[in-house]
Amino acid sequence: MNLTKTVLAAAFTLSAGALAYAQNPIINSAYCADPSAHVFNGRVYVYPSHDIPAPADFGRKDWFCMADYHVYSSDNLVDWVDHGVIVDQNYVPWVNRHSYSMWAPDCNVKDGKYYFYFPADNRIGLATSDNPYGPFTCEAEPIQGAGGIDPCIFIDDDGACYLIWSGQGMRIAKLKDNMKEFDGEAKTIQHDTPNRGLKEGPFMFKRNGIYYFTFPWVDENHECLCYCTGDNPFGPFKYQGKIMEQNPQCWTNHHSVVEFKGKWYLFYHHNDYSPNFDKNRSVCIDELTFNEDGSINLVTPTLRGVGVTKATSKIELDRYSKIADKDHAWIEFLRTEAPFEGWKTVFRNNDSSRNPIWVEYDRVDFGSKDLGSVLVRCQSNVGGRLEIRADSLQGPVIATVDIPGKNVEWQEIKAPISAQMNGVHDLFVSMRSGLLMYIDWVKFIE
Ligand code: FUB
Repeated sequence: MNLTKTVLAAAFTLSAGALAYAQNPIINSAYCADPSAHVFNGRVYVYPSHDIPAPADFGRKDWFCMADYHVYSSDNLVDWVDHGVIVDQNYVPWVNRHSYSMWAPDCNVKDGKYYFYFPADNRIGLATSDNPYGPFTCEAEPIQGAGGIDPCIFIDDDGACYLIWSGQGMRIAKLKDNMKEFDGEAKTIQHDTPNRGLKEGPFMFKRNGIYYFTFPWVDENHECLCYCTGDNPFGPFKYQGKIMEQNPQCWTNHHSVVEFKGKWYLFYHHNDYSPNFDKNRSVCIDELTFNEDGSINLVTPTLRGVGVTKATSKIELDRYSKIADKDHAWIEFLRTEAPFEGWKTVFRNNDSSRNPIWVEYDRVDFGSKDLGSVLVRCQSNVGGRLEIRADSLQGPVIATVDIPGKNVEWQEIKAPISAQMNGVHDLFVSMRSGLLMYIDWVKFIE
């Protein structure tokens, strides 16, 4: 009997099933970073690393601390399933149980078998499974010759498999059919990216015959995401530009690029749920677009993320697409001590002359059935009036909601629908009168 596999299977299906979040960040049940996304059997699977607060047996309280991996999946980029833990440092024979160094992983499929590569103790390990969500069986030894971090497993159109990682420079080795031994020598990937600061987290993909070699790179102070192109996996690659600018709040970034249902997406991380400690990060997705010549347009991180939100679900306005000027509308954590509970939108108007103060939330699906009313979870001392419109600030009024004053506790205020909407519309919620309001979410009911 393979003990490792048996223990993993029993232990790691327990937490499966928990739902993650519909907007950015997509996972609000744990801190996750370094998202590696792939499409397997029509679903997107994301293999991130898992940041945790440093436990007693880990000396560096201010450093990355990671002990295991979960995998998450979705068939619409909105509803995410947490399949639970797939690999844990305590069950990998060669990993030191106190190293907490399970950094950025990657996974891919070959001939129906899933190969999950992960770094630990500056070496790279392999676990295999018959399913993208496990159970995974860990190899007894790390991969020989691959010293470093951040493995990426790139499979070319002809079936050739390449392990790419960050070691002394960016390294690449073709793999034998067993996926764990090098077929020939490892090489350093040649590219002409300016040599300004750290480069790590390689991710390779191919589109229209062009090989894209992409990675986080410190151009200024923090990591931005950049890309190079070439005509084979070994290079040489030509530096082409940035995919995402650095985030002033989070030193690292780390990403993957995937095509799903005809669109391309960038998975990356920021530290939205932990603004004061950038080693507790969170996974986000935004759309990525190409120009005709294959160049990539810079991706601007959004709160809204991707996918369509059902009108009958909680529409978290704090994940807005656009917002009025920041002196009058902004977001705050609902409870700073519990960041995963999310944020609220604040509308503030000192003299009433600035109304309407508004927030825009794009892509809400009203379906084809008539809706009866809207619920707004809100809080306000003095009360006021909210207007919910479709398509623009001047568009059809879906509902007018009178928010009572002296409303210091959170309340769900109900109002009738005044214009029925069908299909997908952008939502505009504005304060038409009032001085100060907090809104948690808006939800339509039948
Ligand atoms: O998550 C730990 C490390 O931070 C990764 O391996 C790097 O790519 C950076 O994101």
